[in-house]
Amino acid sequence: MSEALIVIDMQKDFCPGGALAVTDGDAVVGPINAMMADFDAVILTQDWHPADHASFAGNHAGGQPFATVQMPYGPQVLWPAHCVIGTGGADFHPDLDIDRADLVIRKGFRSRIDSYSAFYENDHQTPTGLAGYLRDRGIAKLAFVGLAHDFCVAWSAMDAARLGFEARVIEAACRAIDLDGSLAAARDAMRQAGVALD
Ligand code: VGL
Ligand code: ZN
Repeated sequence: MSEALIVIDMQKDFCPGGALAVTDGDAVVGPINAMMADFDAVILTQDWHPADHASFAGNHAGGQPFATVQMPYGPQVLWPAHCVIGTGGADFHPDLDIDRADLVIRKGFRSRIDSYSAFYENDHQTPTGLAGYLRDRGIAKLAFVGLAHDFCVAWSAMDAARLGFEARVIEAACRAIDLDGSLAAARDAMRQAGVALD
């Protein structure tokens, strides 16, 4: 059975020095590059937000980074502005072996809604098209790595399991934001959803 490696948001803004840096985020670039050859397909996601994106604290009156607000589609954490379309922070980490990718899927490009998952925006309804791409290629097994473990990796892997893919997260090649216990909560939720934690 074909297996794809899904590399989540290995972008400069999520690495040390970036706008929404994940501690040690750059440490997983080398391990991810090394495992690419073990898969039948490599797919990269790229967080890709317009400057007026509703997930940015600065676009809300009095909005504080890392506070949670209610959006029409549910709760949403407000983030520092990050991965703004066309800026250097939205670029992939310069050492990531992007030439090996078959597909780059961008997400979060609609101003009014965030998209953590590679499959659906945060309303859990608006598809990115990735599921159809994978099914068309006959890929039923997925391994997830990248940033951030407790947000975009977790949401992607849980959606994959719900969509019927065999999903695993290779935890050694992930790093977390870990807001108020969010990593432990995400690991529990992933197990509940049937995601294997390798
Ligand atoms: C992410 C917060 C905001 C992620 C993306 O890649 O996990 N987290 N945008
Ligand atoms: Zn984002």
